[in-house]
Amino acid sequence: MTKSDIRHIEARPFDFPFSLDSVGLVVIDMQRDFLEDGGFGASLGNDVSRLRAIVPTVARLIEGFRSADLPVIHTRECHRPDLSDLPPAKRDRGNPSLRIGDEGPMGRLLVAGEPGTEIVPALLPVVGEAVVDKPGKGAFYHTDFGTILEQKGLKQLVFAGVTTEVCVQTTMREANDRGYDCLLATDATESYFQHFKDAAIEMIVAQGGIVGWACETDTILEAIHD
Ligand code: TIU
Repeated sequence: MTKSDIRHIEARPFDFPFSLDSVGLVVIDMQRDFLEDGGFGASLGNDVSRLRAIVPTVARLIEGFRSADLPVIHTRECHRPDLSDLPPAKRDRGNPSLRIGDEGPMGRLLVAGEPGTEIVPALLPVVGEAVVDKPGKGAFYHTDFGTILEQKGLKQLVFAGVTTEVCVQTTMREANDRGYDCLLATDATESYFQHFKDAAIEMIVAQGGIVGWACETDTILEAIHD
């Protein structure tokens, strides 16, 4: 088999076609602010331990892509220090103990350059991997994510990260609208709410894969190393 041959990953709702010269991994927002106590996720009243539990699986998926010499792209949700890219519609939402831009135990919440916005140590990007800082839930909004995908020649995207129904699903929908085939690694994504994760996966694969495909990490790793 050559790199450009069409291969398949067993997935829902049916096999995911890809080739090794056009598939990449997108890891969404595996940041301290969402996974650790004292961060933005915890400030919203969430149990962040649910998200920490997937770190070893995400690490395995990343390592699998690296060892197959396939692109890995990371995103981070964060804002400029002057908060000029943070609309009131985002900052004023809900009733958090701390808001985006406020000083917390890991620095200012979701502000670029602060310790809390860093990707957790076990999943840190390596040299050559793109890191996209995004002010919205979707990775395409006000970023160069689309340009990066084009320059790398990617057509099929495997998704991991947090949270399933917020930034992961939003980015998958944006990507699908732009012509990318999207596969979610179901055990390498997590939500603060089990029923939202379950529902998001069902929404993605329903109606013949209206947004994309879904399967577990091991199935993806076997296919890219086949
Ligand atoms: N990255 C991401 O999903 N941002 C969120 O704010 N998610 C929540 O579930 N709150």
